[in-house]
Amino acid sequence: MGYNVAEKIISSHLVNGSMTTGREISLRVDSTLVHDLSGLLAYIGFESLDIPSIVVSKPYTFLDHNLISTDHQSMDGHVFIRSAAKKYGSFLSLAGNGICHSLYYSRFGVPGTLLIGADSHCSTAGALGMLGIGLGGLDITVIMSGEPYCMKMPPILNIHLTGILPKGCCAKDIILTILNKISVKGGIGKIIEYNGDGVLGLTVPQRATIANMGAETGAISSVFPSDQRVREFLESQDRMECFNQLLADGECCYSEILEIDLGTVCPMAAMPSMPDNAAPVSALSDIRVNQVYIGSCANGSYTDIARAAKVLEGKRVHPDVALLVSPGTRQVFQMLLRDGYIKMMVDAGARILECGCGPCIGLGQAPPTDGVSVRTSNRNYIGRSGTKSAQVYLTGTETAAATAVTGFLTQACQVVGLDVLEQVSEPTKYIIDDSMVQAFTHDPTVGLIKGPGIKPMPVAGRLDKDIDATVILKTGDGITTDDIIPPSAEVLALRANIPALSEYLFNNLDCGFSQRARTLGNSIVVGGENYGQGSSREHAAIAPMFLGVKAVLAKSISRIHRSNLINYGILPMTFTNPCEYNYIEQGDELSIINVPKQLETQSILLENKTGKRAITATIVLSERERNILLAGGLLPYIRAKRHEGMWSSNEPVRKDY
Ligand code: MIC
Ligand code: SF4
Repeated sequence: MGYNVAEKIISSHLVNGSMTTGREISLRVDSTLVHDLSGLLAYIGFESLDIPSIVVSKPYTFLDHNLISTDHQSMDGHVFIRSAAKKYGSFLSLAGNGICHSLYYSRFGVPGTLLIGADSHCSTAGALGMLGIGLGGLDITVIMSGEPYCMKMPPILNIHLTGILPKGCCAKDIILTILNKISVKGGIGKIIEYNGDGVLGLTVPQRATIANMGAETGAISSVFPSDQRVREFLESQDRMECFNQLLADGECCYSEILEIDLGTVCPMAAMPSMPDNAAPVSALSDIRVNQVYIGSCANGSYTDIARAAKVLEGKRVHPDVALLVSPGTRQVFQMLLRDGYIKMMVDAGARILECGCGPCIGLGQAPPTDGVSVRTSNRNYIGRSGTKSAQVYLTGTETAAATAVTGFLTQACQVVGLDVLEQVSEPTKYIIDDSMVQAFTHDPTVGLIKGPGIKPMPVAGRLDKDIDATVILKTGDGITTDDIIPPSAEVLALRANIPALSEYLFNNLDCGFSQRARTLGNSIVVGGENYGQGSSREHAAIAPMFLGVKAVLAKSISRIHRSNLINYGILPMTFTNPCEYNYIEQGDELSIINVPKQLETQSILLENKTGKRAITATIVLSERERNILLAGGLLPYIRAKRHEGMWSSNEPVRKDY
């Protein structure tokens, strides 16, 4: 029996375990990614654990998110990260060079390799025929220090693409169609692998859009084959030496197969406020729009933006609409400038923003109250744009540009002849200029520069034997990390200042949360399905820990958030019987007796003292995860291991696998 692409990559990186679905495996990691939000705690972790240098062979650090500095805090973060990249030895992509995922697949990624990064959209690298997996920052600290990556061997979902994408449609329409079919939970626990004749018609940047938004299905990663298109792309990026072909074997197997005929895809929009809430744009033509944002790691490529420019050429942006355009990378920006596309957009009335995450994560350009914003980014969760009452629709760049012209959600075909879009093709030669990437080798003489915006990382004590806690909040389904830590310039600037940041915890849902948490002391959050979906933001665990949250009890908890909760000593429990969700109310007093003992059985009995009934929760943990929880989190766990002589810096810590 042959291997599929995911299995080929996994088998060539196996350090321990066997590729049987559900079994623990550990994998050698080739490269890591952190940025100016997630890298703060990742590098503070290096200092706290006294790790002298990065060991992983290709570590990349990007200054791409936190580019707005209304006071010293964000730039204190940049200065700190720069000093850490120098001290521990990392490549550093400077502010203005572009968004991490767009740069990674364009300039750094190599087919067949494994990237583990502190960002949920690391899956974008799957466009090159490699695996990219997102985790929280502290997990990346230990992986950068040389530890292998451990997971359970996932099932591989095959999405088989046939046919040809109709004119006027784009890769975003494909992934929105997929999201609509399988939902934001459809990829949970799986790797998605694409194949079929339809794949050959997709360029690497188009595949990147699809692999990027695999994160929105909850998938661990998404992967395409490394084929002729990857060869052409690497050649156009002057990186032909990185190419190696990686195709699925003819007789390989998948756990599930989903067939999509690209010929049936039409322009799509994800309606407020979930990426899977998608419908054909043609059915939404009466939606009046205030703002259009074209860019992000989902749709910031050359062809994405050039096609938008062709829609805008010779026309005017509607006077009621603000059109904001942000090329994904400086390389793309330089080429759009050279080829006249920036002029076309500026002539039409577009406002050009710098290359970075910006509006995608509420860093500037928040829409007006109750405003409607059409965005080419990947998430439209409530409040993510920076305006809680805004209605955000997600589309491809052609639809976004056409919408900017008419002021209503509009398909491109209503504004231009579709042949005009075909005039744009994937470049055969990109402009190569890596002068904004610095390569630092480990230099122990460099001191970390910590301005007042960089505070020490709080650490939980050892896990309590018994827990008595109040249900501080009971939420519905689909709570995102954006609900837990609101994304805005004001809040994101505080990512290395947990005491200040925790003041904003759950602010969009419940502005009394932090005050109540302080009064209560110990508390428990109760959630519905897919609690903590979305980003890899570990602040959604560390800030609750700081305010005394001892456990999360939900119908289900998303993969990265679950691992972040463990890393910060919070019990991630799920209802054994989801109906018991109805037996708990906000304000109830819960009690768990002898937690360490109960953790051994993977089942926890909670007594609801207020509702006067018992509730059973499930907590499935590896031995390592249980020990991390007992220690009070990953930092104290590693410190204790070191104390016992079981871990020296730069030596794999996962001896228990
Ligand atoms: C996001 O898109 O939400 C982010 C900002 O890129 C996050 C990373 C973070 O918050 O540190 C993500 O997707 O993981
Ligand atoms: Fe940046 Fe948005 Fe991509 Fe996150 S999803 S990396 S905020 S562009």
